[in-house]
Amino acid sequence: METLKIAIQKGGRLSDKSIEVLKDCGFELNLGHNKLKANVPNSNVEILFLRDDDIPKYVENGVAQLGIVGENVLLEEKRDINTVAKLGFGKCRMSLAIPRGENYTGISYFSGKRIATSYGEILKTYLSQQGIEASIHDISGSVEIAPGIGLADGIMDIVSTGSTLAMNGLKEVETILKSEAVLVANKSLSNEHNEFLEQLLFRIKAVKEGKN
Ligand code: PRT
Ligand code: ZN
Repeated sequence: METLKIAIQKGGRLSDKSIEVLKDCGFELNLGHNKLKANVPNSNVEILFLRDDDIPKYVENGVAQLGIVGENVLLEEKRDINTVAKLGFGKCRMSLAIPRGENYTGISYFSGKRIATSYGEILKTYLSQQGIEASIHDISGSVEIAPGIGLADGIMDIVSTGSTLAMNGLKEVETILKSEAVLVANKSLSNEHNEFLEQLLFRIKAVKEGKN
């Protein structure tokens, strides 16, 4: 088989679990000194460590054949790739939140308001579906502090336990979508790579059932 590359997140929330999924499927990674790549001994499989935001693009253009990434990133990036399995980890939701003391009156509350987010595309789509006109402030990190420093009236961000919102004096008022880590694949895999993917999916399913 020609080398098959699997892109996973480097040094983030999905990294350990992504490595675990691959190990559970029988791929022991040789994590040497190279922090961008790892080999799987006795196979033509290579693991690429990337920023999660870059994974959809690299799977689309064939730098990697497969990848593991959060559905939230896929929805934001809108790349032409296949989602082939849900992996059951990295679960979170994307929600709108406003300062705790505010009186929330429903989605129309956001009309004419400024909303800070790192997920401008997802938010834009959601607001237009809801018929709400608001101004979206795209910022890349620490979205939760935006209302406190007067940069925005509300935020749209990833929430898991809710403690980050609470710490910043915010309350969750709408859930926009739910997300978990998924396996994605390039749309034009060679026959060999497709066969590999079929086997991998079979193993992922077996591991999942074993863990249940
Ligand atoms: O460097 P790189 O770009 O690769 O990483 P990143 O900083 O963009 O992403 P990272 O590692 O933070 O998250 C990777 C993926 O994990 C996300 O795209 C989600 O799919 C998933 N995930 C699951 C989460 C969370 N849970 C999560 N809680 N991603 C981020 N958070 C953050 C959130 O942004 C907020 O700041 O955690 C905070 C909220 O957590 P709670 O528990 O306080 O509600
Ligand atoms: Zn990222």
